[in-house]
Amino acid sequence: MNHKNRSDTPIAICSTTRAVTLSSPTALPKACGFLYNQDMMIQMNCRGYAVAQHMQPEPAKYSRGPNIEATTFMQPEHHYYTDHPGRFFYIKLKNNSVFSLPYEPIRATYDKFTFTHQSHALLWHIEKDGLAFDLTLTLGEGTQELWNLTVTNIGEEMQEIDIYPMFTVGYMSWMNQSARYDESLQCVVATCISPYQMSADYKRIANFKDITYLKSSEKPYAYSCNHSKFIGEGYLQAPDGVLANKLGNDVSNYEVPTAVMQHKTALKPDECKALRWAFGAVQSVHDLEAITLTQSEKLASNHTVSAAVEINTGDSEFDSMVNTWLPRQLHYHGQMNRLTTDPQTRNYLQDSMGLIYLNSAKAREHFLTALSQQHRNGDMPDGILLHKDAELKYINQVPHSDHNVWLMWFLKTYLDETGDVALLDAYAGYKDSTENDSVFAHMSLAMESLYRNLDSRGLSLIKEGDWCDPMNGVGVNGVGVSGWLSIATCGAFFMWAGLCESVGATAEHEKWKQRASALNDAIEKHFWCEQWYARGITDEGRTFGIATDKEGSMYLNPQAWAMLSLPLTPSRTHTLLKAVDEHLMTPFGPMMLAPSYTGFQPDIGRLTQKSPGVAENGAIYNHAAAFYVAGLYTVNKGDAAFDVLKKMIPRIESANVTGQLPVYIPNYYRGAYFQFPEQAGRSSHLFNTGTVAWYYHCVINGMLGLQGGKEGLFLKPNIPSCLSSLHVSRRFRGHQYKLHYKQIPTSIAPYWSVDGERHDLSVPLSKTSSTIEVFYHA
Ligand code: CEZ
Repeated sequence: MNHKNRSDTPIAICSTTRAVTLSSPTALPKACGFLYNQDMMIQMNCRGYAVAQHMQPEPAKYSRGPNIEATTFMQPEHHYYTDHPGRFFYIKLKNNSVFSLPYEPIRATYDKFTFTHQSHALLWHIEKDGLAFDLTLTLGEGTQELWNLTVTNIGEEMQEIDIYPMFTVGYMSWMNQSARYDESLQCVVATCISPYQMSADYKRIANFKDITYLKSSEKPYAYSCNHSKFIGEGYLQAPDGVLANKLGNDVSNYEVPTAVMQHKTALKPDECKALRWAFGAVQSVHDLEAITLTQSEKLASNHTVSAAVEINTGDSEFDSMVNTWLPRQLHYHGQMNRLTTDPQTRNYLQDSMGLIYLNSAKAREHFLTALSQQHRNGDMPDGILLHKDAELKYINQVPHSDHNVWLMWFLKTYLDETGDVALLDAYAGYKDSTENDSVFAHMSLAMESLYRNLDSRGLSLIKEGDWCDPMNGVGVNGVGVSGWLSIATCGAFFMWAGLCESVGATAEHEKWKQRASALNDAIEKHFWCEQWYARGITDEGRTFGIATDKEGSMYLNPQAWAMLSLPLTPSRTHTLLKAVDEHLMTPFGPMMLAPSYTGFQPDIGRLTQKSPGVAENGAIYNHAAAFYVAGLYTVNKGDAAFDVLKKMIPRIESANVTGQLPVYIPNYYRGAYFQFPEQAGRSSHLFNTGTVAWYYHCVINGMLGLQGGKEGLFLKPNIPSCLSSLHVSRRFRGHQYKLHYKQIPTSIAPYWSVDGERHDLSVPLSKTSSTIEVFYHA
């Protein structure tokens, strides 16, 4: 392995596989990675704690906390505690000393510790007391974790050890929970009845995977299925079960279950021993017989995501994120729908927008699924139902006003990337009508819905939130308007007008261009406030997000989207960017608003009740930062855009602040940079985020300028001046383009050339197998 290492940080990225390795269990205690398959996701931290969820069809847990947990969406800044669900391996030496792998709960000192994240596996290598442990987690089929542990005697003496895998089952159900060991299956079988009260609900839970199991490749010497008996008085740090010579072979009978086994082994120097376990959930005991404990090739390839672009800029951290980890995170979003059966409409559409680059056919299906749930009047629902039994829940019962905007962004990105204009003639039904209409007709209605949402001033009503869903106080009485949504709506109208023109719908083109211009005028009149655009006007008529506000005086989204959507003059753009730099920029990226609110402002809403610097209350909210980057590329600010793109990546050199491994982009870093500098920059460790679609889009379309058009692939590069050359490989409409970008002085006009033939940048790229040379201005 060829490792790039920084002396002051315990993280290394392998230059060939891009695996990321952390070599301390204490430096970044929340450092984690995640694995997923069709059915489940597990977020594993470096110390052994786990958050695993499977879909049946709603998200559910098979390894739970010690008490009943509320069901919520995945939370940022997840908190770990002693009893937190985990996967631990106690090791007892002949002299009765005990430690636990990978680190919790005993927290011993190791001679060596590494935690490595590969695309399809998490691996630990730990050395202590003359023993080396190689621990690997991969996922099997369905709800199944596969754990391998190889112990090697690297010392000079014979070693006799006891190995105790301890997998948390936790509090399964207040109705019925118990566990026993099945001799013939070599398996701990913990059963429960998922709690329900209405008779009608029995049908809902009847097919749940209510069995949590731990199956071993080798017959254990003893076992325990009873959590209290296992931990005894020594608790998790010195469990009575491990201190005894032999586990108690305890069952659990309406007692909190656990899954612990005891394996004995004796190893001569250099000798090793491999053990394997499967841990997961099944519906019936019969399903356990088929579990083979081997990782199939097919599953490993589940994670082989075929990226749309491969870059070599010389910045290995940026390259590794763009080439490996980002496509994986995009694929996860496309596949797991953020572990809900009713993803928020805007999330579903933006996640699908990212999927266009990896699997455009799947993305197309998603788009049609969303459109088929549109109301006949053009309104989109607040969530897209993905399962026949799914319902709109939680946030999707709150009326938001922005969903139609995302249809337009999906469609534009899809058509640019695929050239599949036939999509406009594809048919989809409606939620509340038996009619079927073309995508073009659905889109016209979507635009009409956005138009209908304008008030007498010509501004977009916000209802109980727009993109920012905790902004629920602004328009609760139906009067408040959103500056951001007005701007985004204006952009959608311009985009739609452009699309109408391109398909020859001249009258529509004129109509929407005029509507867009009128909206632009209204925006200028009501939201432009000297140096930046205001965020909105409340029900009571208070314009907010302006310089005279003590808190929340400037918001990022209206500025970002003004660049994306409005016909700005260069001087206007200059004023905006200066203001963002002065008020919002930090070393971790731009804050979503500043200063963060420190007290409740009812006319803005729940957002102001979040902790200052957390999430929408002024974090470096990466989704908003990505909009800003997209805006910067729209106005050709390649240097500023690249600067933010780099800041958004969890960097090795700032890992001690972010606390995160560079294996995904988190939804935020703590903001309130000037108010709470101590916490600023800390990662949310949440990898569900609309950021990734936009980030990928920005790199491909913005930075590299590899944009699809009717006639093929065009070049509008925005390469930052700090890069003098770079290599790129880009898949586009089934062809793999190889490009070599070189910066040239502004005295020479930019061009591309292949096999010695020069072309102007307005000419689409040739489908050639040779390398295309691109000569660009920074
Ligand atoms: O969730 C996201 C939403 O899923 O917040 C974004 C919004 O655009 C996405 O659709 C900005 O508001 O309810 C809350 O207060 C939460 O803060 C969620 O809104 C938020 C979390 O970041 C969840 O990941």
